[in-house]
Amino acid sequence: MDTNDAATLNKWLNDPASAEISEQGKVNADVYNPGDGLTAEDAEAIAAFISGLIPSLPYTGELPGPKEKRGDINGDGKINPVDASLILVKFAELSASDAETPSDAIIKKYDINEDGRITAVDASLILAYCADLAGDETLTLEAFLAEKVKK
Ligand SMILES: [Ca+2]
Ligand SMILES: [Ca+2]
Ligand SMILES: [Ca+2]
Repeated sequence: MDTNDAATLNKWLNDPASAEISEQGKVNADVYNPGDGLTAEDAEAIAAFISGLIPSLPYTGELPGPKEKRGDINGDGKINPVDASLILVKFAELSASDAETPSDAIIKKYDINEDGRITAVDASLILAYCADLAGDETLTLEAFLAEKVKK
């Protein structure tokens, strides 16, 4: 299991047509509550295992929550306009002529539309997500992005 497996599984979960997973692969990837099929928890379990948050796979029980949640810039567990403004701050920082290239971890956290750059577009996506969230509290950022950001 490596990050490629987790990425492939995530891709497949978002859109089964976008990634190939063999029958054996599906069995191998069913690492969280084996036998219940492939869910987002399986991808989370793989990610948690890779980052050392859980000791072994397969895994049952409570998954440790990801500390770094995409879009939740200040890490308070909520995605709201505060996070959007923090993205704008980071965008401004990076726009400075002497700005350092951001690390992958930074990009992963701030780059909401996953185009590899941190821009005002990412901040506006967070704001749009917050607006939709007000109407549907169960909406996840992932589901929102799947609809808004065509890849
Ligand atoms: Ca499973
Ligand atoms: Ca937040
Ligand atoms: Ca972006």
